[in-house]
Amino acid sequence: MEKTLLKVGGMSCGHCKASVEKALKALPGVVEALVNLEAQEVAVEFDSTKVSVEEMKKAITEDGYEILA
Ligand SMILES: [Cu+2]
Repeated sequence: MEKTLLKVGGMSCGHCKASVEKALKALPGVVEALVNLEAQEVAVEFDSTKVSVEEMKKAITEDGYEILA
């Protein structure tokens, strides 16, 4: 299992946190997604044989948030 930390802009409240976490967890291969609102970051644990970082970034932008890094 791999871990990555994505910088996500536009998350401001508990709804945003839940929405981003849900969008990521909907991807096959994503095991855990945890948003840190203050840091504007999401920590993701995933199986790199099933899902790519690009796919995770796409899910976040399609959910209406911005990838900062
Ligand atoms: Cu919000």
